[in-house]
Amino acid sequence: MKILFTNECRREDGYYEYFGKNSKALARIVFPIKISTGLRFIKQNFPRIEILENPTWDEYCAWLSEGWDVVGFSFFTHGTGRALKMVEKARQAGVSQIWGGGYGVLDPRIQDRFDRIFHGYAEPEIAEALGVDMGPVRHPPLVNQWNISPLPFKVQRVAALFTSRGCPYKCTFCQTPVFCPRPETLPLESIEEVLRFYRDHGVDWVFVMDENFGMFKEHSEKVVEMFPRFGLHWSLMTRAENALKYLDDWVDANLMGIGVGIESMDHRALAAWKKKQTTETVARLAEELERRKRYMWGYYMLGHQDADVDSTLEEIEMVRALKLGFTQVTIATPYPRTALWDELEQKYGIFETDWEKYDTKHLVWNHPHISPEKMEELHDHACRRLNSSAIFLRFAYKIYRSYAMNLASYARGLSLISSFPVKCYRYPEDPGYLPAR
Ligand code: B12
Ligand code: SF4
Repeated sequence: MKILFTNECRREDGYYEYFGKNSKALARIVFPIKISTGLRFIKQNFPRIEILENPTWDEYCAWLSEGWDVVGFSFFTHGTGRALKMVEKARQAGVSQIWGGGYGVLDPRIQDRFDRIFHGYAEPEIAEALGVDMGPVRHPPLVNQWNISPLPFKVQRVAALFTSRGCPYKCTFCQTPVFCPRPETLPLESIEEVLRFYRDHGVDWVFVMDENFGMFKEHSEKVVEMFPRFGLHWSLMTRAENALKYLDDWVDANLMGIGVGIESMDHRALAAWKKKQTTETVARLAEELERRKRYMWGYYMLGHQDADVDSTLEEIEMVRALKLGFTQVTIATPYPRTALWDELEQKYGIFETDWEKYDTKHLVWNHPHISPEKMEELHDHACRRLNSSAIFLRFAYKIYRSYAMNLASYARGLSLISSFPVKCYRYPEDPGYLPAR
């Protein structure tokens, strides 16, 4: 059986460039997303499945013409339109089985376009579909390189690490509790294996992308202990109160910085969204990190239902006062099967039918106080206030300072940072997969 998995074609304007969606400044990180984490996990664990990552439409058509028994699609909600066009093309090409997975297929309105839907983290279900016994999940290498605008060369190799999946909280805007209702850990042996690989392939900094690192106390303690052992520096995403609990242990183990979901600086929104977090906790974490000379970045959503233009402008200034390194700025967006979707649909109506607009940079529902055009203006304003060139330069200094703290010397910090661009050229940009066992 010939099987191809692909994600949605990239748009004509190129690879998705994350920082450019949040900053209008000249000085910023530039990070085009070239690899698909989900597809890499699948390929590492099922080498017989061919994968195609972020193809252009023409590349996809060329691959399709090779003839496949199964084509599987992985996509985000904002890529649904592109993915469905690909599905149609695959049907015309006579592919007998069309499979779907990832966050995009959570939408019940499109599920009948697939012959089989895979739910959540899908390795066990794929093993069952292929009739194979896969053993414990193996973490693939996930290495990227980024540069800093306007510098013309690659600046650093960056690697992602997932140590757990899911989250026990139930924030109303978040699909994670639906996607992965039973949080679980990834095997420690596999985490160790991939960290060793990173160390051997010119990586110095690892970004732990768990939704809520630290929720499995014993497991995360064992992971934390690995970073200094492999000489790796690391950052993570978690809830603010979690970070406050473990901060000193993490700092002692080469911590660089922490990203948290601020979501809103308005307590009405935090309560309505069931975030179970106060703005004071976030501010306290920012202070505690600063005291330890480590950095913080945040995920902020503007446009909650009680907000108006003036309150949003005030809120943006409150986020600015946290003095974060970087802020991801999004517009509150309902996603299928969340409580927020049901609430906004019933109370105000969700008007947008173009999937591309579900990228958190557009207003897709009838806000009672702010028009779609005004919301986009506010988004633009927030990007400028929260991610200016001056703020980026302050962030760059804080990154340097974090390395210096971990190495107990500003000179050693500088020397390490100067080695990063060289490593971008010395090692292959994409080091591929772990060898088969
Ligand atoms: C890391 C991350 C990012 C990174 C990198 C994204 C990337 N493209 O690689 C950055 C910061 C750039 C990013 C940006 C964005 N992100 Co983001 N991001 C995540 C995060 C935290 C992890 C994603 C991940 O790699 N997971 C690990 C892999 C292994 O899991 P996976 O992809 O789901 O794949 C597994 C299964 O889904 C399944 N599977 C997947 N595909 C297929 C296909 C088939 C055929 C089968 C059988 C199975 C299968 O098997 C895989 C292995 O288990 C998630 C939250 C989360 N927990 O997933 C949010 C998340 C995916 N992001 C989200 C959003 C909205 C965005 C943005 C649009 C907006 C923003 N926040 O700025 C952009 C869009 C980026 C883009 N177009 O690629 C939403 C998506 C919601 C949705 N319904 O689409 C999520 C779910 C966050 C949330 N809870 O709201 N993101
Ligand atoms: S927003 Fe964060 S804390 Fe809330 S459910 Fe999602 S992952 Fe968990």
